[in-house]
Amino acid sequence: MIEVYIGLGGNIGDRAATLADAVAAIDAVPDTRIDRLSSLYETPPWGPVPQGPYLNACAALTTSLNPRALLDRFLTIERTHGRERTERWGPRTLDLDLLLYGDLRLDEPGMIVPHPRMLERAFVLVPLAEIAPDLSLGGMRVRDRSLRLADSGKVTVWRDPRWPSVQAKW
Ligand code: A4P
Ligand code: MG
Repeated sequence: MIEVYIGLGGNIGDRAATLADAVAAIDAVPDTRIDRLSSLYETPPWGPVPQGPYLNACAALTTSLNPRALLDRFLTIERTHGRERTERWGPRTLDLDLLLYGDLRLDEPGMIVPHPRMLERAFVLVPLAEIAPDLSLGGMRVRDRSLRLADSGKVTVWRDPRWPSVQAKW
């Protein structure tokens, strides 16, 4: 079994319901289990496209699926939640990013691991720091990295009763 970290995000529709649904769908993937789940966070939109705020979260999984099979599952879950690929970095109901797959480094068409932009993004590192503060990324702990990002203060916990708590089932 490999330890995997993923990022979840969305900024269209009932964001919390979509992300909670995605968590259940991921936990139902064969040979895959969610071990830890961050809080939900509301985050200002990152990137060049003007759009509404996102909800984001991170999860730690263990899986025996290979990275390609796991990413394929994620793309299917995105599609079943109404995801349409229009413009890059544009608004979306659901985005599932494979952040880390054990120690694997991979750069293939359609698949780059670790996720190439994760270190610059407070919407990834703040939730990741909640579930894996001491994880080392490029020689620095996730928590220290997240605190160094200028916009980490704009990433705020978003409470929703539909979101499973870290201590509960997951
Ligand atoms: N792909 C390659 N590697 C990976 C990986 N490690 N994980 C491929 C997931 N997918 C990976 O993704 C394009 C293709 O990347 C996928 O088909 C997959 O085969 P996409 O989701 O269609 O394109 P995208 O998401 O628009 O581009 P990109 O570069 O993945 O964007 P990001 O990084 O996902 O950013 N602001 C806030 N606050 N919160 C957000 O969650 N998300 C984005 C999208 C922009 N701004 C945001 C947020
Ligand atoms: Mg993406």
